[in-house]
Amino acid sequence: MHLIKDHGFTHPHSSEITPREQFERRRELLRHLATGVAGVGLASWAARDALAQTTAGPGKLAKLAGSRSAVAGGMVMDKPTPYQDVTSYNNFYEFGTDKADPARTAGTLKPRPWTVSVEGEVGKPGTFDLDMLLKLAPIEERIYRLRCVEGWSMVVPWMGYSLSELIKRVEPTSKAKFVEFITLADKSQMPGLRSGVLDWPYTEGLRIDEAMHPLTLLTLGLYGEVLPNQNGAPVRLIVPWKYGFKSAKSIVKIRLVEKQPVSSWTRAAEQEYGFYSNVNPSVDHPRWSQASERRIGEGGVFAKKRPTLMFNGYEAQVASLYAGMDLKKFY
Ligand SMILES: Nc1nc2c(c(=O)[nH]1)N[C@H]1C(S)=C(S)[C@@H](COP(=O)(O)O)O[C@H]1N2
Ligand SMILES: [Mo]
Repeated sequence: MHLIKDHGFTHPHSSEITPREQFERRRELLRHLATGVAGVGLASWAARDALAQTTAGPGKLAKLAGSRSAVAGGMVMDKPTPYQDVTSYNNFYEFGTDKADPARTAGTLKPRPWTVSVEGEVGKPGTFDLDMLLKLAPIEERIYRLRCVEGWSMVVPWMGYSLSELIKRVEPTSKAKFVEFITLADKSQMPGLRSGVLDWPYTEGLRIDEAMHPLTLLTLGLYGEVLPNQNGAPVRLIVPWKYGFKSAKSIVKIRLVEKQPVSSWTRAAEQEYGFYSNVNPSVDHPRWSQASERRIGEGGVFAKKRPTLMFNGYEAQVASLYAGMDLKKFY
């Protein structure tokens, strides 16, 4: 976004821009680049991306159009991880614990019809089917880093909108202090449920202010298409400043609650997976360092590691949520 603003264009909110206008803007930027107005120093992929509509899809699943996000921090400039890697190296224990399992076995998941019920401490509980969710707010493309607690990361162009759009609709009461997310648990669709690695259903939770933060994304797609099953079809969460396991997949229920919920991972190993689980290079996992990470798609295990960033690089946007908190204690 700042790429465009820096060169003298005013950039309206993405929901106000039609695809046609976006196209015109990028043509104009292209002209400026061609005449040297933009100067040097643009990363080549960023210049390329600024000219594209949104990140191109591979043409495998139904298209899901969206406009480039104007949310602060919504578009990291790192090169996106190839679609092939994003969709073949997954953690989705309902489909097996090996990284290659979900791509192989998640074909049995039926992402349609699907409903998400939103309930608990709300004035207007409701059940939203997929078509309602797709129309609830304008779909945006958000390019986020995803940092797994295991020490690898990806950069993914997700499609969706801020979770706050959905939560606002159900009118949380003053007792709604936390939000719990619950994944589908259906043995007939999810072969991994036979294993006892985690208590099913997979559950996760956020504090209400974390859930309402604009970066918290109700995610319906990636790379300009609907979500592949292995990535949590048809609807999942992405909380980019937290370790990946906080981003629950294939959500069927969202519950607003008064007490801090206990997640599946916390129940499995409390000393290792705390409620907050903010990406933090200076707080080690009990069994390994979190100071650096391996970017998937960058030359495998022999590639140079990257330093892990505080709050996964979203410090400017989210640090204020944790003002005065001891992040070693609230890991
Ligand atoms: N329901 C459910 N959600 C889940 C998981 C899971 O096993 N089950 N794994 C988590 C972990 S550990 C990570 S790193 C991310 C991986 O998302 P991706 O496969 O789309 O990259 O999903 C998270 N969400
Ligand atoms: Mo993870």
